[in-house]
Amino acid sequence: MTHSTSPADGVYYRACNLCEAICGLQLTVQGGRVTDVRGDPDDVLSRGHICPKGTALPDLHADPDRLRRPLRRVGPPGEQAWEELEWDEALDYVSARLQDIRERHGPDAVATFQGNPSVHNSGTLLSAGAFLKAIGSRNRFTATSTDQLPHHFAAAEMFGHPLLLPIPDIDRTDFFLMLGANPLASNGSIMTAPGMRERLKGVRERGGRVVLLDPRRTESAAHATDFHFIRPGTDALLLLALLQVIFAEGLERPGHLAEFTDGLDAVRQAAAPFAPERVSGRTGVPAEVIRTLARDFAGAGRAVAYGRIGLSVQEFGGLCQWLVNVLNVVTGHFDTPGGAMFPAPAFDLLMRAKRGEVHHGRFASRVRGLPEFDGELPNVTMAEEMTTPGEGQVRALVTVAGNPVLSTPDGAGLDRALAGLEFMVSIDPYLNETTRHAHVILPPATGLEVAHYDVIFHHFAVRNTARYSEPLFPIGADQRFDFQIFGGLVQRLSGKAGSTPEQRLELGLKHGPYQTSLEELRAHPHGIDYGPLQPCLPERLLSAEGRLNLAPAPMLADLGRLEASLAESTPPLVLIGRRQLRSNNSWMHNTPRLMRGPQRCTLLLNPADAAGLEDGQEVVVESRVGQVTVPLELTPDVMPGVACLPHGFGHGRAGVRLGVAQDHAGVSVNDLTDPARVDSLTGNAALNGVPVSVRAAAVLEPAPLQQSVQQSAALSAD
Ligand SMILES: Nc1nc2c(c(=O)[nH]1)N[C@H]1C(S)=C(S)[C@@H](COP(=O)(O)OP(=O)(O)OC[C@H]3O[C@@H](n4cnc5c(=O)[nH]c(N)nc54)[C@H](O)[C@@H]3O)O[C@H]1N2
Ligand SMILES: Nc1nc2c(c(=O)[nH]1)N[C@H]1C(S)=C(S)[C@@H](COP(=O)(O)OP(=O)(O)OC[C@H]3O[C@@H](n4cnc5c(=O)[nH]c(N)nc54)[C@H](O)[C@@H]3O)O[C@H]1N2
Ligand code: SF4
Ligand SMILES: [Mo]
Repeated sequence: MTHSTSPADGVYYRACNLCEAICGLQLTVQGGRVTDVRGDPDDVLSRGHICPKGTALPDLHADPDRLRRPLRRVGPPGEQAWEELEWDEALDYVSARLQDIRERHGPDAVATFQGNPSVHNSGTLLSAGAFLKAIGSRNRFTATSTDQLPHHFAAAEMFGHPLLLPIPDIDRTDFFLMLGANPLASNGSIMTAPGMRERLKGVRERGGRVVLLDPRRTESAAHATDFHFIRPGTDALLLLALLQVIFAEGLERPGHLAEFTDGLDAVRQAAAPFAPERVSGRTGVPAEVIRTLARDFAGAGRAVAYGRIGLSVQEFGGLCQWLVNVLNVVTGHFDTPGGAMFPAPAFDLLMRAKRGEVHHGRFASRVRGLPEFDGELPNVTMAEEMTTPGEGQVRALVTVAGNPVLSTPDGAGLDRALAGLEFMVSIDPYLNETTRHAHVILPPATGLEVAHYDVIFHHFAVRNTARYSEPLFPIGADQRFDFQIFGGLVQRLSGKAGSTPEQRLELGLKHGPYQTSLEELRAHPHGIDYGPLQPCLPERLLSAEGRLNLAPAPMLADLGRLEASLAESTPPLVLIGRRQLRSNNSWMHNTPRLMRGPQRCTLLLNPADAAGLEDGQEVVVESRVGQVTVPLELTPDVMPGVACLPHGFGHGRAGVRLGVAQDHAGVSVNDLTDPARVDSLTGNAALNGVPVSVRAAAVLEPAPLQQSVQQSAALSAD
């Protein structure tokens, strides 16, 4: 590993950009090495919070497996046969290959997949747009459709813009109703709120309640005042039942919202058929619990409902996120302190948005006909677009900061599909399960090497703050930033030179609500505090009429599908995922600090479902799509009828260069998830609620080997 220079000894402050909490870190450098990482106690947002991943950033920086120079594959994907290229040579080669495929098959033949860190690295985020434009393909995929697409869909339909996501005002609420989120492990999502343990404690100390519904009694359940199991995929029914009670008992109080809200009667009618008694069997939540919850929530002075990924990655994700918003609006817990509120970020991506500009369904995926949303297609269609012959077939793929072989449903199927591509290039610092298929890997600088202003997550933060981080380590002469890689490709593909991320930041900050600048932010290494969230409706609404639409037609139409699901039988066992504090989706598994301890890729099962299986034994989990073998952990903390496996593992595939991760290779839950299971309203993958069966793994019989040894012994004796 070579670095041109290292920072001088001293203490430095910067944001961690690994997750949505964007914690301020205090890093001590001695002798060119980071010798201490802790939470910055003076950070205006995170106030000293840090998690183990932040502590592991120096591991990422020093990782000998992290790539620094472009690689070209010279053997099959399973073999580690790669040659290093110079940057210019690599960029020339990649753009020539992409150009050639575009000319022969049209621009849609080149698909793109942007993964999660794309939104956590401001350089990547601010420069990707020009690259996508230069590629000009409709086959644009991102991690959004295995994650928060239903939130965007509901926001677009109800408030007029996909980014108008209401955020729980956790620090001022007295009733936090949480579904399908585990912030004690995830550190919060679509709720940038570093230090959730303290914030939840704050609710309890104010005499408030934290009510959690989840199919697993999670780490967060320990910090709730009330916990209830709920059967996977049934939250829309529960939310409708809450609304049914609220309307039936006249508890609705939209208050000032009523002046600019349409559709109250339509949601009243929509909820009417879903009395608690009708849904309690299906949801597993007793009718009396639902009734009391509805009354308590509606009656609380400051309350907010919040539903996160557990509500998104299911077959009714769009309905769920819509109904969470409806519940907040109908009870007046919206656009008011302690309710769901809209932040006002210093760089406001909505500043220039026009009213009524939402795009949805302008085109559809070629094979399955799933509609686009905001310019992207559902990633459940990726593999079929590659393997189904015909006009418009995907022949090439660009991955950016993504590992879809581990992160999208039927990853094994995608693994096979990638092997058949004419060309693939990955902009990624690791040679992993996905990038091993690339013909060329273009590795960007990352982590402590990049400057950072969190363009996205200040839009989702529970307090209005801003902070800019300088890079800690200068990059070596052999390294490039994401934005330089994009810039090099755009230049070659379209002859255009774009602005730098810094120029775009400067512009955004200047025209934002606080008219700040990089200079001002640089002078405040602990961040600038602009105070708590403020009511901002109806001004901030971006719907064509400037009104809040409580009852969008696509949602009402989708209720029929939910109603029909009530007549279907429930599978005896369904699979859900889980996040772990010392893990970050499919990566950060190559750091010794995070990978210590026992195997974490285990299947959780309630003893009631064990049927003779024993704790610790290897079991085969099988779905329609595939099977994996994994150690079993029996625990009363998962609901009966539910099996639970973390995502992001499965590093044992041939040809990956992740030395440390091999000790925790595990299996990929996405070898079981099914691309046919999709929320047809939004196109989001239904990763949870997958019907599975579990059986003992066959003990490996030594017999055949012995037999053959005996046979060959017998042969030689002849
Ligand atoms: N079954 C199941 N599947 C899931 C989920 C689940 O809960 N259950 N969660 C889903 C969710 S929410 C998400 S967001 C996705 C995440 O899945 P992906 O979007 O595929 O992202 P990661 O698995 O985080 O992989 C990140 C990749 O980015 C690379 N990388 C890291 N930093 C940088 C950088 O600065 N620049 C570039 N260019 N690359 C970088 C890493 O090396 C790695 O290859 O997984 C989804 N898949
Ligand atoms: N340590 C760590 N932090 C992370 C990540 C990570 O991989 N590791 N990933 C980051 C990313 S990309 C994201 S998107 C966020 C996600 O942040 P969170 O949404 O907080 O994610 P999870 O911890 O997966 O919590 C989802 C919860 O939903 C539950 N659940 C599953 N199915 C259902 C259901 O049908 N109904 C209900 N009510 N609950 C259900 C699960 O049991 C789980 O407890 O986390 C981010 N933070
Ligand atoms: S919570 Fe998220 S932002 Fe904070 S230190 Fe951990 S990974 Fe980094
Ligand atoms: Mo995510």
